[in-house]
Amino acid sequence: MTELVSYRLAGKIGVVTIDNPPVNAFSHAVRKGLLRRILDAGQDDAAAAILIVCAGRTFVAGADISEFDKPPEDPWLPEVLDAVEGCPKPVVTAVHGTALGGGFELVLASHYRCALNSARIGLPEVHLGLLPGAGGTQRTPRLAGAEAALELMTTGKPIGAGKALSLGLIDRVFDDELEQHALAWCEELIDNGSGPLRVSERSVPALDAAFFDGAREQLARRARGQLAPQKIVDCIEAATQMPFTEGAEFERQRFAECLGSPQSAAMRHLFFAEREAAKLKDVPKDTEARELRSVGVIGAGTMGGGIAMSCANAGIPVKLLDVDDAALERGLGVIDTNYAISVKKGRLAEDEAKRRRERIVSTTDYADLADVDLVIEAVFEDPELKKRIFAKLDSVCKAGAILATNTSYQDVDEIAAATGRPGDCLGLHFFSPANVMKLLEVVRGAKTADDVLTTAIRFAKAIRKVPVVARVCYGFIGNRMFNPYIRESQQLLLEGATPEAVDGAFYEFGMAMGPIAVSDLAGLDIGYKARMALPEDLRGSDVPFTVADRLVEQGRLGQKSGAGFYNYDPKTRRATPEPAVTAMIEEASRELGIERRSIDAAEIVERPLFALVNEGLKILEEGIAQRPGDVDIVYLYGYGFPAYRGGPLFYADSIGLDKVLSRIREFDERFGSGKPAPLLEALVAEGSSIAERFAR
Ligand code: 3H9
Repeated sequence: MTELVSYRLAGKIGVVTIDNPPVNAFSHAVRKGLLRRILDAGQDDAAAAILIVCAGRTFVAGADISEFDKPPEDPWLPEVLDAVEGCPKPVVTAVHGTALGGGFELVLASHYRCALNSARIGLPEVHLGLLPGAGGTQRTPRLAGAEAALELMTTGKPIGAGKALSLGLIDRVFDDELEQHALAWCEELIDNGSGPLRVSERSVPALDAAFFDGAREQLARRARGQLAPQKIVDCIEAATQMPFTEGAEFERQRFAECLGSPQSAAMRHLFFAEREAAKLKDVPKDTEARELRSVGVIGAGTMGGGIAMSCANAGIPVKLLDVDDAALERGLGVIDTNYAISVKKGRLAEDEAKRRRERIVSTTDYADLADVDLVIEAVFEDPELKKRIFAKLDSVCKAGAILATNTSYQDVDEIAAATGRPGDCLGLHFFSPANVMKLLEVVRGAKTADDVLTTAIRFAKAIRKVPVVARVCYGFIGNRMFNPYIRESQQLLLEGATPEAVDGAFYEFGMAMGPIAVSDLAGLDIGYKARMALPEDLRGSDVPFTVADRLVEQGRLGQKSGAGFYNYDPKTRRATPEPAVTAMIEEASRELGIERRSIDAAEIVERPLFALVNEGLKILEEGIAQRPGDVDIVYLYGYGFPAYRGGPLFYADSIGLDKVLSRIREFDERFGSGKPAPLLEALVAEGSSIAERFAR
């Protein structure tokens, strides 16, 4: 068996190699191994300098996140890195792949730092509700200054080796042959008699308190509700005020606070849930994906255009089909405008935008789709039209081509049955705007072949989406859960809450947008049509939507018509309340005989949110979603659920299922909000959490 951390001599250089696939994470065994190797190498008379490298595809990607839920085991990472920095001989680190979190902190603790040009470095702990806890908050500002350190840690975005070089975080960058170049550099250091250069011994330029206060204010908006970004500012400020050892102790305490916080537990859950969601429980791991080199998209509307851009952005050529040239011209015009905006905002170089745009060609002829590997149909929600298109695709597409429908609701099996190859068919449900939103629901039909699913997941990753697999039901995971959520939020208006109170309570909870504002954004007419198309058992009473339906009758369709529940500024899209809507709501309550009352923010949030959780549990029980984490990922990436609450099902577990159940029962008795899911009752009866029941 290969050793996790090995040691060998290359001439006068002691080479320490970390080999812990897949990403060389700092597990307990790696920390122990590295500490022993570095102490031994420091004592090895034959070694005049030490080089630390990693085997496999990447440098260390950070602490082993899976160990954060276990009791801590010595040696703790800061201790190991202090030993690296304290080594009496020059220590060089050489980075390939990514050096992230604790991995980059190892680089900072070494005395000399080099990297491959293609390497990336970063401190992404903030995405886990954490801060760099092994000296990162203290050493980074000593090399790159407090401002750059703050940017790196509060965005969590990795940067390229070139940028790291210009910031002083890396000393040398090589195009190839990393280890050879690094060894040659070690020789150079030995020949020059260069000793250890310790970052902790450097000073940090002082900064005005106003700089840090400004950062705190800005982050209170940008990272609303989150603890870790604020504590990162505290730590960097400490670095400018305290000696290294004190600053490191300050950092250690803040790290421990973050690690023990519910926010970090929620975000760590999402880290693993996202990776888990891409795995199919009952499809053999070695299932080979089909070749996917080109895509056809049917429908050049908003959805089709966004899907075409997602493919083109990832280097996949696209044939975009619509019924006539006028429709294509309109669609391509929107695509051109989108690319032009990205260039204008400096997000995309002009030549790259041109290359991407050139990957999209248009056609009105189905015969042109004969040779593509995947077709995604993105026409409007008319099941008969979709079936006709699938029958047509069946007659023109080559054998083995995958046929996908981007439906939000329809029965994927019925659409697949319009072809003679249902095994090649599935749903790929994108979220709008499709070129921006990360979520992709992969809808698995009853007959979808294993290799088609495997290919769809690989495709999703290739176009940088997060795939979540759902089985067929009306609305799949996301939209099916959304129905009761919206219904309860509308009902609250009739009972006494204002649109501002409902949206305000959800904004405070951390949602990107409240449910009333979302209804306006989606279009009240769209909501109306979708509701009318619902099967009898899912549609339920129209009463909660009394006001929404009256707004549609008055042409107040939401943001797109400049007014819905709110009025919208045509330029800024800023929402302001409309007194006539308030009067309309009050009148509707009177007509329906509902006595208006004052409703507090806690109930405002609980009613729609627990309806969401309840439907999520039904979905789990029916096997529509594979696991609770999949539901959480859908709500994180598709509906703006706050990451620091971990998604609706994680949140339900965190507040206690018994509380959720008793409130759902109470809401049903008082307001007819709906019966609890049988699974919820069963879990409470057996005293188990959702996570425990669905543990891997
Ligand atoms: C930290 O460092 C704290 C310190 O400051 C202080 C400590 C005191 N741990 O993403 P992939 C697994 S906090 C455990 O699919 P890619 C992952 O679950 C850490 N496992 O590959 C997956 O497992 P599986 C700061 C990890 O090529 C497999 O590796 N660091 C870790 O698309 C492949 O992962 C981070 O936040 C880990 N640290 O992307 C970096 N990382 O195959 C987190 C990955 O069973 N990691 N795994 O599903 C990443 O951003 C990406 O994984 C990376 C590779 C870019 C490295």
